[in-house]
Amino acid sequence: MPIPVVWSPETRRHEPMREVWVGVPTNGTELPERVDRILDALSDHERVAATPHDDEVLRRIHAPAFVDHLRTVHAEWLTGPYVELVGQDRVVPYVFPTAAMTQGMPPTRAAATHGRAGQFGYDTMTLVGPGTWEAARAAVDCALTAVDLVSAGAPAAYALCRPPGHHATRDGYGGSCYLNNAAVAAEALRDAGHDTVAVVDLDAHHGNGTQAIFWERGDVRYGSLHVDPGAGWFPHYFGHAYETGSGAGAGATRNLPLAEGTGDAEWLEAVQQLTEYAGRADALVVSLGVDAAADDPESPLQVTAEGYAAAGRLVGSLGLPAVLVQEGGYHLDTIGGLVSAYLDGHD
Ligand code: SP5
Ligand code: ZN
Repeated sequence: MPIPVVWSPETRRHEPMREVWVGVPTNGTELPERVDRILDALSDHERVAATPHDDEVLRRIHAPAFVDHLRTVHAEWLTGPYVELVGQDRVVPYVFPTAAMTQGMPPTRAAATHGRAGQFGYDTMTLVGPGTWEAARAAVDCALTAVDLVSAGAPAAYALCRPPGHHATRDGYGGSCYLNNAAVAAEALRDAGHDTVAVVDLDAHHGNGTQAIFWERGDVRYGSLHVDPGAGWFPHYFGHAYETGSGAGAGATRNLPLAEGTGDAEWLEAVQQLTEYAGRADALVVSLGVDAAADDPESPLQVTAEGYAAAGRLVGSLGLPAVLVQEGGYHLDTIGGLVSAYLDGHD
């Protein structure tokens, strides 16, 4: 039986339109069409519509104030003068209360929407528009429905989450991510009775949000292979090998940064290492980004579809209950085949 595919038409509703990068509006890369390209390639898999789940797990993973902000900020933005004044119909932050500004002082709540936007959004590339909340929330339902399928006995289930999630932290959004679908899935697997859960993050970028959420926890381990942030790549500040967790989570985080240009052989060696690290867990979440592929415009890694199939075989051979969560992957003509290759390998 091919791995079931959980999806929701609502995930098409987020239309990023633009990403402001180094001050310049560029075309968005995380497009609604990604959903259809992936669905098309998985036509021989059973399709399961995501079912609505309440916010209980979501509000344990994310700060309730952040969740409320994301739900309401776009409507609030439209009541401001931004469209008339500068033609901006998406929420874009411009002041960020980082330590450089606060210097240890507690910042007060910013009254203006354009001020408060920087409290929760940590970059300028990740715009909030009409439908962003609905899509991000539907992606969480996809992840939770996939957990339900695995809890009901499916060996694995794939959640076609969009927008992706692994850069979203407890308190904020960035890196094209709004709500952390993989972290919600890991938490729900813990609730379902799995004592330890390992998140294996195959996306080309380090999942700083997932790492941060579980940084001080020993019950959810986080392992990632990604293009080396030390070579200048997003998320820039995190993803180094020396980041291994803290407190109860000391030693539970594992990062394998890879050089630009890394291809199948070395990438799969790193997947093998993560597999050994994850094998001690009781259940798995795979953050399945396919942007490590050679054709992808957002990363310099050079993995092939055969590489993704081999990664699926390595991770699948652990035989652990697994929830596979879509992360990045931006080359429309190849992403479907890459996801399909991984799922066929894992099965
Ligand atoms: C989930 C995921 O893969 N997020 C990756 C976000 C990384 N984006 C970094 C963007 C760097 C500049 N890209 C310029 C593209 C212009 N549209
Ligand atoms: Zn990525």
